[in-house]
Amino acid sequence: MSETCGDFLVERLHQWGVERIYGYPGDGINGIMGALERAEKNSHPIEFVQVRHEEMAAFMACGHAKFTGEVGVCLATSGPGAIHLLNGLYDARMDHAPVVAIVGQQSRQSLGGSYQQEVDLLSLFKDVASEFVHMASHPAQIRHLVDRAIRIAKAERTVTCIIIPNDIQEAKAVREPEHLHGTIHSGVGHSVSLVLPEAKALHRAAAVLNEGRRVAILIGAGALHAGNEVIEAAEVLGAGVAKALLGKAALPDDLPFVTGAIGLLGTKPSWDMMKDCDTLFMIGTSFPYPEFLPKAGQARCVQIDIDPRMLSIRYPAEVCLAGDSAETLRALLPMLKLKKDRSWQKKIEKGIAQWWKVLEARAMNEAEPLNPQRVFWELSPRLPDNCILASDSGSAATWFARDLKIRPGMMASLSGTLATMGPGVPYAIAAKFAYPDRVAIAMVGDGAMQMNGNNGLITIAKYWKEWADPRLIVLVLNNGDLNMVTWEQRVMAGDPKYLRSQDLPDFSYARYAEMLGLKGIRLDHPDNVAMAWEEALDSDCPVVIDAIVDPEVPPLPPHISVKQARNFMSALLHRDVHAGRMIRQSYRDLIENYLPHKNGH
Ligand SMILES: Cc1ncc(C[n+]2csc(CCOP(=O)(O)OP(=O)(O)O)c2C)c(N)n1
Ligand SMILES: [Mg+2]
Repeated sequence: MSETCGDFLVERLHQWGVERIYGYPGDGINGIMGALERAEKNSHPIEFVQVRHEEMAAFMACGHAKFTGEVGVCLATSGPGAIHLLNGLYDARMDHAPVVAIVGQQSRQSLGGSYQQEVDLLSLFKDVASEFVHMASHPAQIRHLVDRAIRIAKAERTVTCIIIPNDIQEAKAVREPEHLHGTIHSGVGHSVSLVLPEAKALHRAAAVLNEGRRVAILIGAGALHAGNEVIEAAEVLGAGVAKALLGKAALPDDLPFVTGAIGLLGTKPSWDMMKDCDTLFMIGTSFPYPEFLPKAGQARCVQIDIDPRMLSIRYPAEVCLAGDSAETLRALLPMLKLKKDRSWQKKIEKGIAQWWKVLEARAMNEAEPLNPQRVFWELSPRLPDNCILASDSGSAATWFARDLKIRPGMMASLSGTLATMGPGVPYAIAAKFAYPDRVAIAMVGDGAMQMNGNNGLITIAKYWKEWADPRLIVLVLNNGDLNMVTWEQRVMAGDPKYLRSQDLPDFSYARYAEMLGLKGIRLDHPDNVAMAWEEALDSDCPVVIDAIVDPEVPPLPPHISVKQARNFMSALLHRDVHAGRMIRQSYRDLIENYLPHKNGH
């Protein structure tokens, strides 16, 4: 059989270094599946990972991109398969993860005929893959469509898409178009450029930072590779450092000047630092919420971002530095003067030390039956070296952001910008495929488990024996509630919990895990938390910890005052079915801000 376009597509992806494709079959892509099967026997094998739902394939490709820095690839059939990819692709696009989606289409001769499964895929992907989406209408396009989709995804850190009608997949490959007018001659290869702002801008930035007396640094995903440089800058400037969610792994949480997370799921030290700073230094972040940043005019601002389009859109920056964060900081550091007055940093450090005590006290508060904060608090010191953490959206994200002390060498991610439910389990799966010898831990709500995580467990059961270290732990926060939104209904909208929209049906995640041949641990008592983690971390197969946690423990914003809390609680007293317990739990957590600590350290 002569080489088909499908064969050539697979070979070309392999030449680009693609080792794995996450996907799901269908007759729109059988020409590619056949090629993947043939490639296994040839010199350019690509591993195909079969998911349960195409959205999971897109999440896995996104997780792969986030954890490896390489491009992630997902594959889906025409029509329904392509449509299922969308949410995961938006997650990747909005968090700037390079992902290439390859989708099938009906044969060329049927297009425009309202044929079965014929969906206008160019229009469907036009937004999510706005940097590059193309449909092949001739075999000679395969080479440059692959080359361009990967190169643009990498260069722009975004999503690109190629659509390939099924008859083209089966057609004879054109490896090298004729040397004629109107043909395209592309090649493989990409290298990263050194992006640095001009010296003049660096000097202006240094002047602003040197003149500041109370410097606050805010970092995000763009600083993940610049940890050492950020530490040096913070030390020289006598600053504190807050971390947007996607920047959690950039700096370890045990550094005395790291204020931790910022925003609704953030910390009080981050809040206080932003309220009092006179200079804001933003590095690789587009953290969105203005109420957690200084008021415009309060602080002078210097911002570094690799993408000039993302500069000065969250806070008006006096100096915009378009550049790689590590390179730019290295160029800037020699221009910064050591702040002699260390009182600002000292004050921040004092606040942080106090805050960790508040968090510990909150974690140890009683709840019915189990306080979710306790589950995260006890995990923190037990996190294995180099582990990879994936959080889902929901209350898990709050405890992940606040309570886990990350250390150097670890990685952590979630859906930062789209904040979609569903990526926790697929990100952890992608982490295991990329790093089979590292421990992956997913932290997921019961709503997200019922949405797609339970099906992800089936994928884990299918593949775990291939992983050198089989430890993938899924922590399920089983609170019978779509808890994050329940609290939003109460705190933001001032409404009681709407039972019809919020209550979730019962499900035993531990028993389901056992049924799949995994280990299931049901955890419903505070005394057993440490043991559960130790058992899971000692396991020789993947584990689901089904933690029966209290939905009335409030993921409170860091700055809520006792007075505000009392107001909202008394307003709800006669309307929310859980008012009594909700008030008791909220009060317990709040009061930790104001009491000396019971455990005395
Ligand atoms: C796909 C999607 N649908 C809805 C939401 C809105 N939402 C955000 S968090 C949340 C609740 C999640 O519930 P669960 O997974 O049980 O976590 P919990 O907050 O209860 O711990 C919802 C519905 C979303 N972010 N993404
Ligand atoms: Mg829940």
